[in-house]
Amino acid sequence: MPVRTILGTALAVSLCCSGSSYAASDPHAHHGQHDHSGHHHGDTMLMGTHIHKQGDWMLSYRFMRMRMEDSRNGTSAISPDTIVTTVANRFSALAGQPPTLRVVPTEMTTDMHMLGTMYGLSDGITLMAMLPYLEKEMDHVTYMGGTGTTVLGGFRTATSGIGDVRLKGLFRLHDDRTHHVHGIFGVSLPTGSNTETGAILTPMGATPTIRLPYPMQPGSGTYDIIAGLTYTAMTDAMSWGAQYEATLRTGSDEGYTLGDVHKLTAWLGTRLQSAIGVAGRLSYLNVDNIDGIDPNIVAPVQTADPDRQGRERIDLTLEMNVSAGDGHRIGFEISRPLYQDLDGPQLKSDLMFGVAYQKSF
Ligand SMILES: [Cu+2]
Repeated sequence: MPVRTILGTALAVSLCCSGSSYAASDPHAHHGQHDHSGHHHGDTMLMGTHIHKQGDWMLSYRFMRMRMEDSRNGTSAISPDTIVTTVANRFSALAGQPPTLRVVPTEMTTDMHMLGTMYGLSDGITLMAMLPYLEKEMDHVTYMGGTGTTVLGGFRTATSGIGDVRLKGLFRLHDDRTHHVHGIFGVSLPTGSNTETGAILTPMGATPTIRLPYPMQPGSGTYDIIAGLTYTAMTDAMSWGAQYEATLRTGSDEGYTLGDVHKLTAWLGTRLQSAIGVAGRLSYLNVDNIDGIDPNIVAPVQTADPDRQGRERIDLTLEMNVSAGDGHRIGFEISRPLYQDLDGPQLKSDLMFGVAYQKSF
């Protein structure tokens, strides 16, 4: 395949992959009971797809940029002019609130920096901790007054800060020469803020500072249960696997509970050289709407409505990863949604780009 050739050549030129941790003469050297770095690699940088043997450490850094642009209702595009003339404002009964939405988000960028660590507590149990740092920006257009399609102006809101820390245990359930299965169980802690504020432009031309809508908040506010299952397999030529992970919210904070998240991912990978892998992943994401409502989030905008947060999406991701020796590993990935059905109007997801670095000890 030309793409593989191009990627392989580019990587071979740009990266000095001396001393792969894989023994080329023995394709199973990296498999089942770990390579010399103690790291069981699948052909993916997806998190939590491998476990470690007792006493082994791994540190990782991951950067992801997620872009959203233009609104969609269900699976159909909806324009800002249509939103502000036809979509009801759930706060319309309150004093000064217009009958329809009057502020429309046009695009959003989320940058996530994530520090992770894994530790092999025993050969059967690996502990994993992840600390995200989030930077979010959302651009909006505000329409003048309570009706019509005259644009008053635009504004941008931005938040940044740590998100919710995730602590997980990965429990080895099955291992043979080709197949591996482990369970995932953990907790997400409410370390991220869900009370961030910012200045907005109202349809009447005022610029108050208010608590920003749900998608702009770095944290969930709640303790959440993480549960899942991972299957991986590797032969001489190929690797493949699947992972299901759920984030189940418990309790509530500021009057609401974010929707549960279910994610199912399947992947297929191969090696271009002993140290360079490529993989394709398909993932299905399901996020529920918000239960309850934060009484401090009131605005004639779709993002302030707890019933316009649910979504279903299928993403295709292409990934390259390079083992650079001594337990160093680098990955690049790019994702594109193939399908998204939004409880809208909501901004639709666009391209996602990620880089990851791992070091095993
Ligand atoms: Cu690891």
